[in-house]
Amino acid sequence: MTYGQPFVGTDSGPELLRQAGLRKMLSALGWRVEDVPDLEFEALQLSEKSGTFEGNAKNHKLVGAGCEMLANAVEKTLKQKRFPLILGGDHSIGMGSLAGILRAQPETGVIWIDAHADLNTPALSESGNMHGMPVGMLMEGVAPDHRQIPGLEWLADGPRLSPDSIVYVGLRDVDPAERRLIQSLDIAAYTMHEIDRYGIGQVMEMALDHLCAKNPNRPLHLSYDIDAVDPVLAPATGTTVRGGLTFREAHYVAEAVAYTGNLASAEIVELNPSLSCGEGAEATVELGLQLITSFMGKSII
Ligand code: NNH
Ligand code: MN
Ligand code: MN
Repeated sequence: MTYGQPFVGTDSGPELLRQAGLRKMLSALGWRVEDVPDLEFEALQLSEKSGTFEGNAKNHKLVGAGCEMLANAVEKTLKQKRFPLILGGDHSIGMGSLAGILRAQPETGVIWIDAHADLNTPALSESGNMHGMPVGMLMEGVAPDHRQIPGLEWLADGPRLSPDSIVYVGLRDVDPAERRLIQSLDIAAYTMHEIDRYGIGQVMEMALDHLCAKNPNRPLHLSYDIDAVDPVLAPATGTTVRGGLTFREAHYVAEAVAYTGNLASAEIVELNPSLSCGEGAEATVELGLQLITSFMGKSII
């Protein structure tokens, strides 16, 4: 998926992760792997009519149709008691992942690792880029009337994510409308400021406690936007923001989530190797692979 943001190349993330040895790495950790080929979003060939809905959502038909395919695949995988590891692609796919997860396991808690809150809707977004909307499109009290948005009608009657069922880690570039929502809905947001103040260890303890205090066995979904990591380490992504997670903080997040034993699904998104020359692209893919390794259960000793 690359239609949720303006740059080409984000759709090559999955293939590069495969080439970098994802399958072998997962097998070495003890996973039995079925590599489902890329979902063919291009083949959808949909005419992009501008809808009559309020606001702006670029490529809403393509993004909507692609997310519908993904939602079905994720729901099916979870219902088979298997672990969907979802490779992006831009973060608009989070809409499909969340929709499928909520249908299969509505009690899921979501850990959103990102420089951005992705809490926009077509009516709120300043850019119209749908990679800035996956959380907003699914959240109770924020989501729009999807019947009005061509491509997204399938989302109209699905379950919604409650504001207390998500935690953010790594935020540092939040739009004014998103900030108002985070405050008014009292969403748990651990920004870079809290990471500086408390350290990543305490932040993850607070974040996981927020989600799991009442239900220690609650299934968790990890949505890892590589732009959460500092652009010095992860330059090959569409919207870099300085002052991000260090190498160890980025890994600690993944390790802490794995350590709960509750992780039920995960996605990694926004790797775009075409946005950085040679070395930076390779380093970003390599980092992505290492982070997957950590949240899929690799422990240091
Ligand atoms: N908040 C901005 C928008 O909605 C930027 C979103 N960009 C992201 N999100 N990369 O993770 O357009
Ligand atoms: Mn994102
Ligand atoms: Mn982001």
